Amino acid sequence: MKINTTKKLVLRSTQLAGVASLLFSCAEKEKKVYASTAEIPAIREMTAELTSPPHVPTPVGKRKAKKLIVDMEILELESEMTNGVRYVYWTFGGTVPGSFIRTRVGDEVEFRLKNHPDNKLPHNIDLHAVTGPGGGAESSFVAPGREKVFSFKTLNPGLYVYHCATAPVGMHIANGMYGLILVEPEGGLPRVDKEYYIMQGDFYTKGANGERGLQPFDMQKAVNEHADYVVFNGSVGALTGDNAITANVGETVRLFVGNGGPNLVSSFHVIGEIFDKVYVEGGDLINENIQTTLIPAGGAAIVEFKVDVPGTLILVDHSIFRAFNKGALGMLKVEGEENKKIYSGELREGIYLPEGPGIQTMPSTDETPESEIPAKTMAEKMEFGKATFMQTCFACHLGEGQGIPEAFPPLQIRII
Ligand SMILES: [Cu+2]
Repeated sequence: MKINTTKKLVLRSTQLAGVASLLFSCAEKEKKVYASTAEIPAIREMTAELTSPPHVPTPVGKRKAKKLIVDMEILELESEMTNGVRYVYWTFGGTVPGSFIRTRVGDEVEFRLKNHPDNKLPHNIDLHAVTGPGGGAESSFVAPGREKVFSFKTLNPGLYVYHCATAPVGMHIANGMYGLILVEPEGGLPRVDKEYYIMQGDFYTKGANGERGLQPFDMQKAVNEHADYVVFNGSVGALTGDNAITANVGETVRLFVGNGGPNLVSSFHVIGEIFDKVYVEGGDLINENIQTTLIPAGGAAIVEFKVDVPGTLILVDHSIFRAFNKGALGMLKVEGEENKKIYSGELREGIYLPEGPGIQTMPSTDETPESEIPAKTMAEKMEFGKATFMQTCFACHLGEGQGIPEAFPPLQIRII
């Protein structure tokens, strides 16, 4: 699901006034002038910076524990699942997953949950970082046009899922009502060069995968756990092409990876990388040199790796049909100098025929699947073709159809 907004850290007007008077009084009494706001003694209350995926807020660093105001708005909105397929998402902050919340251990979080008056349903929030009944759900049940406020103290550091817990709970989660809240340890997580926010979710539509138009939620498919879409960040292609995340050779990348479910466990893997570190299940335990890490529904993991060579790394759920047929595929584009000692690229190609060429056959059928709707116009042909290309063909022919030398020649454009 595409990014709608990025909310920046906002100091409340009273805080700004306080900061200004502090600056003034300090300047008057001690002639001290602060070069930046970072030098100003800690203020006791601040409004949390919330960000849309794949972005995350500024690290907490060495700041002291504070009262942290979280303003979260629930929005029900229609958006694109994939080309030509629309879906009504229920969201925390206008995106799937919801806005990323970054706190530190010991913060007193005042959570203000607002249900937009145009919404049709009541909602609430269960944060797994909360110690208390329902993770906040019991205190936050809020009707459209209302606001509920509750507070909690972050006792345990870690990366936690939050989600709506209004009945039917599975339906609210399936429609996109989940996100991540990070509770950093005292002193913050170690510094890295790039941080990103990724969350997997499974979706259930009345129509089959790719069937166009506005698709309602299918309760029976959800109960049966027969997902039509399994995606990162709310839609097919939310992290591919122009939406890919980026890094430069030599940088260390940290991914905050969550799984909203509602049903499926993720076998999270990055093709072409090895995780140097995994904070297993988002907790304190660090495992090293990992190829694939399991992320349970309603769970999370932090993975870190240094990118050593340029290229496009492919993020997948390694339950691999989900990646290539249902959407659970993203890209991390790495730019920089080649390092032939770490990865040579192709050195040579020769002929190998131990027992003659093998012939692969594909199953075939004369019947047209019910879900396949023929394109009626040239515009539809182009649109359908693009969807097919991005789902299947680009793995070999690459994004621009440039192909792979000696294997897949560049595609030629032919209008028919
Ligand atoms: Cu809800």
